[in-house]
Amino acid sequence: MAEPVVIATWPFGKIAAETTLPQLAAGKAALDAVIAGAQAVESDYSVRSVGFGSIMDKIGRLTLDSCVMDGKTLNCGAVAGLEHIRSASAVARRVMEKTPHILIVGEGAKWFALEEGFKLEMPLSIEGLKEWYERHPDAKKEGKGKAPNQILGPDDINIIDEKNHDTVTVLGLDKSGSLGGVCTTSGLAFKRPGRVGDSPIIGAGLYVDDEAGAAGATGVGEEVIRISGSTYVVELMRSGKTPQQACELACQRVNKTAIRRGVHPASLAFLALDPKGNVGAACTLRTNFQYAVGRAGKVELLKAKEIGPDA
Ligand code: SD4
Repeated sequence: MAEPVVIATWPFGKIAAETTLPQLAAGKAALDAVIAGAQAVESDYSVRSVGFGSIMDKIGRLTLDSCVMDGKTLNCGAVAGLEHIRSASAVARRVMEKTPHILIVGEGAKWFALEEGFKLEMPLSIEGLKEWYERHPDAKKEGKGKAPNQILGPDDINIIDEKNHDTVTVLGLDKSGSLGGVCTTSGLAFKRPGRVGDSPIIGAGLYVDDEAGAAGATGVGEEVIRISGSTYVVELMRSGKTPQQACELACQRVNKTAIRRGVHPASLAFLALDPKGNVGAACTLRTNFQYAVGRAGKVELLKAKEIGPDA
């Protein structure tokens, strides 16, 4: 019997880990427990960077992306650009269970959710709306508190600050020794309408295989997709690297790619969990990545090692 372990992104990952760990300890399957953890963050309006209540895209729409993956069967499901449905991760799970598909987007994802009995809800909070007005890239030009006129400004996707981190990725190992993972986000704050990052892409924002390990990502999704980030981390574990080594190597690869393209430092982080319960995490420069780890009834918040271009 394995010792249950959970690892989740960012300080709000603590909310997820504190929900997931007791469920794993009670013998729940990894996928059920991690999704419950992610949902605790998704539906918390006070977390203004994941799920309902978070910062909208450039035209004030809140669209959600999520994927889930089961390490035992490699079953997976995802949604992107989902609006007005509270738990994108729950809908991603239904895609996995009820359709032969992996990814359903936009209106189709909403219709599917409605067919499955999810209800339409108001996703915005007063605080989130206020912050959207104040922090909108055009707010300075237009004057604070005024609706931005120019809704499609330049795409500064590589600038991610503390308020912009918006993905909860939760990886868990259950008592039977099986892994499960979920990644759920409202995407980058002020993103271009229709833009989709790594979070609903299996292999980019998440990959889980009981025979090798589980990995997830957060940060600038374009740079994660470019190196098939989570698959890369899992394949490194398959070839014998520890979760920590695998995350650091993936960050090195991102750095090299970003330098080649003149966009260094690209801000992102990886986290990983192997089938023995070992965890790892690393981030690129200026990401200041923190993550929560739960095991033996205790959840702690840790700071990830930053990997610079000379590593
Ligand atoms: C995305 N990876 O949409 C997400 C955003 C994120 O911390 O994780 N930010 O690209």
